[in-house]
Amino acid sequence: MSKKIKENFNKKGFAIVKNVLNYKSDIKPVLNDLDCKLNTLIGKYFTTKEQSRLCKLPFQDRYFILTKKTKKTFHNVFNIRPPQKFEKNEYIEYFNPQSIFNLLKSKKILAVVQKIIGKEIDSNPIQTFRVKEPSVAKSNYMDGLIGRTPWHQDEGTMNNKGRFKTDLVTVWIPFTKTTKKNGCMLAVPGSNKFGLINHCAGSKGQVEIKNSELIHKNCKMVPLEAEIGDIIILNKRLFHCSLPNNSKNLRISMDLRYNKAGQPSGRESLPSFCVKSRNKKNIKLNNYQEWVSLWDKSYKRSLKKGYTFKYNLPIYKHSKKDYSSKYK
Ligand SMILES: O=C(O)CCC(=O)C(=O)O
Repeated sequence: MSKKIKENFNKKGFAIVKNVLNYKSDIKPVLNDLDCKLNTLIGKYFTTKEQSRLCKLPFQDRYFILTKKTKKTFHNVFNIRPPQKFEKNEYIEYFNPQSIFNLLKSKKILAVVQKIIGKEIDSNPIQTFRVKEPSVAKSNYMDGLIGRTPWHQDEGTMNNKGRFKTDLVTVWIPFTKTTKKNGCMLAVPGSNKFGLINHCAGSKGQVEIKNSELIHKNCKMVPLEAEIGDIIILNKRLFHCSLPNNSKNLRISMDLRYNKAGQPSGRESLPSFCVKSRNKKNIKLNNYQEWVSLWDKSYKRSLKKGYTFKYNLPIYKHSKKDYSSKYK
């Protein structure tokens, strides 16, 4: 079984690993914390009387009522990390509960990751929590936090320190069953062999493969559908994006990343730390409070700048690395 995961990962650039996580002990605690976060927001915008009526409703109904009333989006508040960009000195609360810290250190997840990058593992700060809305507003259609994610290679989102030097693996975790209809990821099998190609600045400041419109014409693409409990691991060079959420429901997921211990994270301004090592002395971050304070310190350091990290796009001077039909 484990040989198959690695084989698939190397050949296709991804592997869907079934039944890694347990709903009750791994998934539900995060959904409970998400529910509490939503109630805090509801507390800000609704009267006490309205709140007591709302609290009887399921998560999704409360979410839709909140966004309808406020005409706002809350994708930064539900994200696991501070936003990339913000108004100078604007502190936006983010979503970093103990349940997520527990998942990040989960032995079940690390056992899969170690098959790919070995037994010495750092948590990499390139990580996101996504609550994707159905029928998202046009202006947010291509915003990967709430709408579609553009075509990219994860290595394209790293800075020059990490690029080419870091063995990065993505662990994508669904908190709702994810299908073509509600906007699962789409991947080009084998594209992990194409090398790192030119990216450009896409919608909402995101990183996008240059000429990505050609991918649909040239490539065989497969949907990465997953059930709750499964995880999807991605190679850092896999071409992938996500489909629109055409269902009536929210699509909730998190992408965590890990790299070989000691290698550059590719986002040096944000925290990375050892989560698995044969030498216990390497594990310096031991509890939830330390994790929260590490992230908060790095956010506070960036408040004056108005950004937490910069995207240095992988742009080669020549166009040989532009995506084109030669990558079929
Ligand atoms: O969840 C998504 O829509 C996209 C995730 C993704 O592109 C990633 O984790 O790199």
